[in-house]
Amino acid sequence: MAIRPILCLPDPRLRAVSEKVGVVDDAVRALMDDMLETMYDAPGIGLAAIQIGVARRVIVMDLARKDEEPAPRFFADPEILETSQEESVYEEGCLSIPEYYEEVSRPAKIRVRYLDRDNKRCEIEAEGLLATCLQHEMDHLEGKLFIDHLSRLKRERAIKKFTKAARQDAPGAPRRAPEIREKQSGL
Ligand code: GNR
Ligand code: NI
Repeated sequence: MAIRPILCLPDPRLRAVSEKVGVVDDAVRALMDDMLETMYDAPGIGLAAIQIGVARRVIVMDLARKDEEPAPRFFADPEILETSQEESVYEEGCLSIPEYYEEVSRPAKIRVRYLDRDNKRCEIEAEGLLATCLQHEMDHLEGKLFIDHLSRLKRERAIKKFTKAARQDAPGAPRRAPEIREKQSGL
């Protein structure tokens, strides 16, 4: 198992549509195990494969509280079969959008079909945090982020904050003093 780096906004790979795995084989299980270790290390309650740069339809999750036994869950190729009319609001965060939290409204109950870690076809009815988290993770498989559910103003504010931060971190960023670039180009 390995902890892998988590991609952050504005990384364009987060906008990729992930591909089905079809079968959960040993390679997919190895991916799931890396994802789980990465998620526990972060720490987070869910993770989609694209967040570590792998565009496959794989999700890991653990909603157990700190005082409970770990309860890892694995989902491959999940499909929503039914959603409730009723919605519920939850304050969401995302490991790919660090330290940004906003309320998102989503269907309160969903029925989902998926393959588990043993490649068994399963169906669950989810509500509460499980329903919220599954929908958040399934959005990642479509290249969608929770900020896409917010008003344009809020979304653009969030994106701007992270684009600015990425510019300042990047080597050779436009702000660098021009004389340094001149010296380097003269070598
Ligand atoms: O760790 C996470 N917490 C969280 C809280 C509310 C709603 C969704 C989530 S998922 C998030 C981890 C993550 O970014 N998964 O994609
Ligand atoms: Ni997320």
